[in-house]
Amino acid sequence: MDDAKNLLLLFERPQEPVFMPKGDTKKKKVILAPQQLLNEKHKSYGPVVASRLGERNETITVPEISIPPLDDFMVLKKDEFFSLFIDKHRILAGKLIDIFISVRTIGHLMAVGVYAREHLNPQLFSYAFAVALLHREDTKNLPVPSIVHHFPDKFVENRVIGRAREEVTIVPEENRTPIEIPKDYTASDLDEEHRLHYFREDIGVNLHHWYWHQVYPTQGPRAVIDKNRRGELFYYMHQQIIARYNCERLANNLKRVAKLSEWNEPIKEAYFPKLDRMVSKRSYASRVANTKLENLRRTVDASFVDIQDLERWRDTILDAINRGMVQDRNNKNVPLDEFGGIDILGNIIEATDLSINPQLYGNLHNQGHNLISLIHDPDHRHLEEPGVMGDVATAMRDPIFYRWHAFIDSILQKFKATLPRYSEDRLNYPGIQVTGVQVKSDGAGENTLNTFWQKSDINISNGLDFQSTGDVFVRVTHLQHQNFRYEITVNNTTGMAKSGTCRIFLAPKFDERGNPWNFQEQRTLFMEMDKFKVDLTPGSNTIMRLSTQSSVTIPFERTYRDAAQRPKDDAGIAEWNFCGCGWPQNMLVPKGRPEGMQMELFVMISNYDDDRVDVQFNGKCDDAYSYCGLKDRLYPDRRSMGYPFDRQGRDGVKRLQEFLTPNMRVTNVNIKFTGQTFVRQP
Ligand code: CUO
Repeated sequence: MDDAKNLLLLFERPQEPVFMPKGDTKKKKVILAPQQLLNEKHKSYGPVVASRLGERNETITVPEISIPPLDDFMVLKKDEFFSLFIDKHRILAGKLIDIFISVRTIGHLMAVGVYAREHLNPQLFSYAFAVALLHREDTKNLPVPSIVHHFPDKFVENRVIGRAREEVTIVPEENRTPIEIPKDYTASDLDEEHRLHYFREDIGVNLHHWYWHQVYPTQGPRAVIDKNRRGELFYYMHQQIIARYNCERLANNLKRVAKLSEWNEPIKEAYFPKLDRMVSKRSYASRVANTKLENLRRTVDASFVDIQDLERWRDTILDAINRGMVQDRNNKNVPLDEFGGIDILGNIIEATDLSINPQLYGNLHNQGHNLISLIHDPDHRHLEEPGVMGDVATAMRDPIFYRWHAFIDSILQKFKATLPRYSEDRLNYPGIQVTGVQVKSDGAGENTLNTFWQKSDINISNGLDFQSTGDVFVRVTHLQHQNFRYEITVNNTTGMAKSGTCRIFLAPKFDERGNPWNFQEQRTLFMEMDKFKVDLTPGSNTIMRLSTQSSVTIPFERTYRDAAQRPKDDAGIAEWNFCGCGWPQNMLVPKGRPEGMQMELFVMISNYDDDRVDVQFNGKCDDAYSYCGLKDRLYPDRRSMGYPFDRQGRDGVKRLQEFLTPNMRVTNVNIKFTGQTFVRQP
């Protein structure tokens, strides 16, 4: 395990020579690599510098190996941007993951890693290396540091990064104070979309999205790509992002997001990210209001795609949905059935290696990201790089992300509309009645949730290459809520012990006009809050559940974890596992309004016999399974993701109340934004 941990040093300070000191500020390590693994520039002076540094620090000796065959990967220059949406890049990443996974021993992997880090594009290296560590048997429990520490440029505005560089160069470590990131710095209130900055630019939200795509890559070895229900999870996790975003929009008196489906019309949303790429030294491009998509003609990244291609793929997919079947690569019809259909479609639309027929169904989702992110320079005449939509670590910052994904979701909802609606007996759990639901938080009124701002510090020193060492913190202001608990009473009249799955969702009670929702609309706004197994004794049962136990979130510390602060014992490290995937706990509750926002909390106990999947929870990084699945195991709920809201309501259901069976209950909850700001105590 100790040798394996040294692999993590390769993520640090991604642009420095590999032999520069790394690791804990107090106890640095120097990697002594054979000269032949270093790049041309470092070969001449590297060994001398390394051995001098080695005298003062602990050393790690890297074995001699024959030069790994990585020449093909050097087509992506060291200072170019890297995007998982661009075919050329994701194919390279897929092959590189394969190479890292097939290396036999840890020692050998260290040597191949050193060579790759010295010769390849830092982002390509870092992404592929992280995915490989996550999936190798001998490294999968390593606590890989969060990307925010080695690429802070993707999360923190350029001015703050500049000030951090100054700080580490000039100010002695003991005198440093956290550098404050202003609460809103990307626009002013003249832009109404700016009201949502706290959601779109939340570091934890963007980290979750980045991790999700790292846990579910689109390209690479089959064993890495082919995860249980991954196409369905692509649909569900992104659907939930849209549901949460819409709820925040309503809280801010904005309409729900409009899907981006008119591709020849000007796009009215502008976005100016104020982020600079550390690697290429170019900015993430901005987009002014009312620009139009254009066909891509970029030789540099081999991106050639027409708006008409997008239209053709969309129509072919819609046609398949209408016919209820898709065509595989041998032109054989494959039915889109009730449970597997959504998985097939998710993979087709996201265009993963699992797509049943990439030739026919194309590459709709990724090319949409590309067309949007390159809207300012579609033929590369200005030598510009993509905007934030071209990078999974930054895409959620841009208002257009939600419009694009609302479009993607609309296609999948078309399919969901063709499925049999849940009849009462597929919803009910005979003999089980939910008789009471309450949420409580200390000092707050009953069924009231309080939200506020919180300031937290993040260490970004490992991402500041070429600077003197020592910690440097940035201070972010983010949404937070008071912890709360659910108290649910359930009556079991069957006379026997029973098991169920408790499913908790939350949605706004009223639409944009202040009217109660139609069920058909409200069901797409339900945000999953929690899902867990319950055992019910005969008679009355009281279920207590804490908000921090949610099956969609990970704890705050994990979102921002810093490898230097990881626990020292093995059990602790296992907990600290490579599991940054999970909705950040601080964003579990929507912001609400100062005067309170009326919400409906829905609780259902479904029959465990119909939910059950034989899978072990091992406590390692299982907390966010609803959005992220369980690592290396089956998705732990047999129902369609989003059940019972994933389909249209049965005949006669116009309102939520009419949808309810006795094992369900709805309670009014009020979310109050207090406007206060607290500093998080470490
Ligand atoms: Cu996550 Cu479009 O899939 O960004």
